[in-house]
Amino acid sequence: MSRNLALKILSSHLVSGKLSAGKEIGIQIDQTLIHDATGQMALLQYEAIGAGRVKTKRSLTYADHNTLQVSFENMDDHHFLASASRKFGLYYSRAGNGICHQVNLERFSVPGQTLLGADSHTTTAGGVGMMAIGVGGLDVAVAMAGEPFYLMMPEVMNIRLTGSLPPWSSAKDVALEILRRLTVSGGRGKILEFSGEGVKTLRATERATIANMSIETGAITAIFPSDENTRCYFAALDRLQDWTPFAADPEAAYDGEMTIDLDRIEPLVARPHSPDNVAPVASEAGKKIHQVAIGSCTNSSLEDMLRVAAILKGKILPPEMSLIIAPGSRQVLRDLIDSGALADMIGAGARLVETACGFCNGVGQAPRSAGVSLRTSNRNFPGRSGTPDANLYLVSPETAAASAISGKITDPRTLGAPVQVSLPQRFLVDDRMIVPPAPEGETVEILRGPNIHPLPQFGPLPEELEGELLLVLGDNVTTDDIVPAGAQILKLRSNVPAVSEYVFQNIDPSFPARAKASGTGFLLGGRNYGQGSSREHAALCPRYLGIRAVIAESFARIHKSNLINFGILPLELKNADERSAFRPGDKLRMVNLRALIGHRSIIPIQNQTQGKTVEVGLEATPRLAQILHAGGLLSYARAKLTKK
Ligand code: MIC
Ligand code: SF4
Repeated sequence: MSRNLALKILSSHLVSGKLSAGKEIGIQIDQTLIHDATGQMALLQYEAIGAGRVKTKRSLTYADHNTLQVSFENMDDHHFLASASRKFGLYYSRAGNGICHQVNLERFSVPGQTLLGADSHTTTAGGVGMMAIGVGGLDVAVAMAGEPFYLMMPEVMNIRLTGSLPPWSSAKDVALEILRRLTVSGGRGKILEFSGEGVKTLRATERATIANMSIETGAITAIFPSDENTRCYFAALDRLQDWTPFAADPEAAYDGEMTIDLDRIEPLVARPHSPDNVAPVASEAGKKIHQVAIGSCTNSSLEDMLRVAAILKGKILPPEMSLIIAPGSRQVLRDLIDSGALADMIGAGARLVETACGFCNGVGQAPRSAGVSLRTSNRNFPGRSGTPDANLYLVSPETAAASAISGKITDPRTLGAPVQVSLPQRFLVDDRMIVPPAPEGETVEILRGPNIHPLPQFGPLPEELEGELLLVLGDNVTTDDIVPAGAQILKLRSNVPAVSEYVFQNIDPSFPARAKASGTGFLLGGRNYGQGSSREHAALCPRYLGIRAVIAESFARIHKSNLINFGILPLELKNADERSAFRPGDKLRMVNLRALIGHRSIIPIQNQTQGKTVEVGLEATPRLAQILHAGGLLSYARAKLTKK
């Protein structure tokens, strides 16, 4: 049988189930990654599972999200992460070494292997032919313990690329074109697999940009073949030993297809406040902007940075413009210094910030009130920048640099002849900022400062749930809406009681107090509830506040798993009209839950206030039903591993 790339990796890693669409499969995980926003919980959970040293081929912890250190919490967390990594057998990439996805691509990606990361943009490694999937931290903890990762067998959508990008159009514009077509939910349940002659015209890091943003469509991941361009990238990284060619069979079949003619891609922009609100840059040209921020795991490779430097060379920024540049890794930064390109950026007035996530999720560089910020990152949700009323536009590095110089949204094609950049034969490789694990973990003491709080304990699923409908929400609620990003809140990720005080802060600041007063509570969402990041705090913190079920028209994949992992029931309405059966403050009741879950996928909700009963769906395989019965994945996994 002719197989596509996704099928090849899934079948070589399959440990349970059948590879037929819609069925649950378990796959073996080769590598994992966590970072300093998700890793604290993942390692506390890993410790609680009691599995000893990690069982994967390689597991990594990155210090990249929480590097601002305005008070003690970030460093407490870094000491905890470094010591726990040493003990349990994980490599630790120190603060200053770069953004997890960029460093992972450069130093650890392996075509044909599986990678599970506690970050939604883990998909980036699909650019070099890895099956790289973003999940919540608890799923990663369980995979580190050597357990399979379970998912519903996805559909594989072929995105056939033809032609080659015109001057001034870039890989980011391809990512935006995909979002324009698929929207933020059109990729749900799918793997996006790239093929066609156009693939050969894209470098590995350009492919990584496209794979990175695939998650914004709701897709499970994206994957490119590993070919001659991938080989060149690995050669420049001095990692040829990790490179293997990896291609789909010539007659490979797919579940769907989309063709993108690269020749027709023009510079695009995602306007506020969603990555799928895409328009040609030309149609927004002339709009005044206040800030430009270049970097993030989407666009911070050496090639991206060199193009920016070439555009900035010899220019100076207009007086009101703040230009932020965050190279993706220490390697990229050193190459920028070595090539002289950094001097061109600084010469133009750019503000160099740390090689970290930084501005991308509101950790520093918040724009001015009602400011317009042009960014090369991947999400422009409201409030994500740290300024509640800022307007974020997502663009390519070329558009960002052209606009920074003019102070207005600028189509880079108006700059004339395209810039030429040359990449070094060999990057400045230096792995000394990656700390290997201790050979024997037993004697390593885990350092726990006051920011490291014990894990909250949750009991099993009760027979009945009765409580108040605390919040009625619309479509596409993001995890940034549920547990906002930003330096003030991110630094509390290892302190669940404290971070829980911010749940739904930008929507209803009274929510945490109301939830605690209610004891047991419920939420109502619309379509695609929980889109965006993998942060399990968006389930863990509501659970801590007493939320036991979310009723919605549909859920984003990662968030739905996170809800189940923390014992919250994800209940699906049959149609949008049924929303009218609920009002904020209604008293809801569900009975016989232990008997219903796992045996029937229909759960009746009695709305005691309205005097109505609405039947909702609960899609749960027998394994997921057992997790819900146990009150969450931690209790389930602990019991399973103890038995072993
Ligand atoms: C993000 O881009 O939103 C983050 C911060 O990287 C998250 C991870 C997190 O919130 O812990 C993600 O994308 O998963
Ligand atoms: Fe970091 Fe932003 Fe990438 Fe998330 S999207 S990993 S915050 S750079």
